[in-house]
Amino acid sequence: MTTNPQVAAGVRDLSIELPSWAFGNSGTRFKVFAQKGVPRDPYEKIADAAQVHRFTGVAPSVALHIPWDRVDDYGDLAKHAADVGVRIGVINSNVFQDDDYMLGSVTHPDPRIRRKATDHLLDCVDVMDATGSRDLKLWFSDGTNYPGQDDIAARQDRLAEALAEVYARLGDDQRFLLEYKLFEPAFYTMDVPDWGTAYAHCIALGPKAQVVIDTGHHAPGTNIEFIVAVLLRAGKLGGFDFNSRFYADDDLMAGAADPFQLFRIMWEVRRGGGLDPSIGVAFMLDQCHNIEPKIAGQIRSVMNVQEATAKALLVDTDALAGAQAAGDVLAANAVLMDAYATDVRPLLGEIRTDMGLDPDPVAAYHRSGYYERVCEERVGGTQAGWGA
Ligand code: RM4
Ligand code: MN
Repeated sequence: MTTNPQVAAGVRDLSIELPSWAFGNSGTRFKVFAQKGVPRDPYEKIADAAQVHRFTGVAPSVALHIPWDRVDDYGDLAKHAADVGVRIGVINSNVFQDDDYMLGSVTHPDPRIRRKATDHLLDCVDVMDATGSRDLKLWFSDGTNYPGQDDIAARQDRLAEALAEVYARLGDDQRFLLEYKLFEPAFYTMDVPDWGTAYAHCIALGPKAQVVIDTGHHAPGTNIEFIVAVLLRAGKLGGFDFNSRFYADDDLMAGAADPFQLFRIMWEVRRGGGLDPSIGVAFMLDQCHNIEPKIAGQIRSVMNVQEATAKALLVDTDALAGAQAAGDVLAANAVLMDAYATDVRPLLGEIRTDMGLDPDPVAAYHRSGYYERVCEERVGGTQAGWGA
């Protein structure tokens, strides 16, 4: 296959951000499995993330989760990231792991608890100032379990009030990304259950408030690429938390469960101009590797996103526009399917070789001996995990 320069440039321009929590121990509500060599602090998580970038060349940033990644000196952590060849990306807030938040955080009926939650969000902006991060990601576990438990509309008012306060605190070059989720942990109402609710809050605030799509946070059968198209058109698509799901919020490797869906999403991103870095769409992974090795699992996920993107870039847009204008349903569909059916792995291998990388990042990582080394070095201390 001869490398198509447009595809090569598009693939190289796509940066994929890694979640620090992917490198810590994780599990389900039944069991968290401890794996060998797992980082014990944010410095070691960043070192692991740097390996993913070293072998893929397209994962130059790591998202932090506060307080899981709390350190005394965030400037020093940012320096460490630069020393190992990456940078700190999105700051994720966490108002879902404190007894005070049983009935909600920023939507809680008690103003004292709302204050505490909002203060945490403001503290996260302080962290962003220290790390040089552009984005704050807001995900709220808030909601109710029973009809009548709380006033649905009043909770929206409380949410709007907290969001407005955070918005006002953002610097000129900072944004927040509001994430929605259909259900869980709340089962009757979530306070931000869907893109429409997130969009309504973001529209009320202004351009620094954007919606983030976590691909695992929808009802089965939801047409996520439609949401992509609508949000991009409205200038409100702040980014993605990629992962894949078979059932609910499975947090499996992006592109593993449904690579065709990932292709359809990336096609809509391309079509709407969202691959242009200046548009500001943040492409992030939000995953856990409960049973598979974590660094190799992240490399695999990055490659899956790249494959979907390369296929989206292969779509023959002239042929598609012609077929659509002619009302030729089958020809239009065939244009997309031809791109999807292309094996882009040789092309991606060539692009990596051109970038000075091994064409097979997983094999190169395994050969590097990094995993064996950290398994030997990381003895003692407490492995990172949810809550660490
Ligand atoms: C949530 C949400 C957030 C992520 C946490 C770990 O379900 O997806 O983005 O920060 O999980
Ligand atoms: Mn997420």
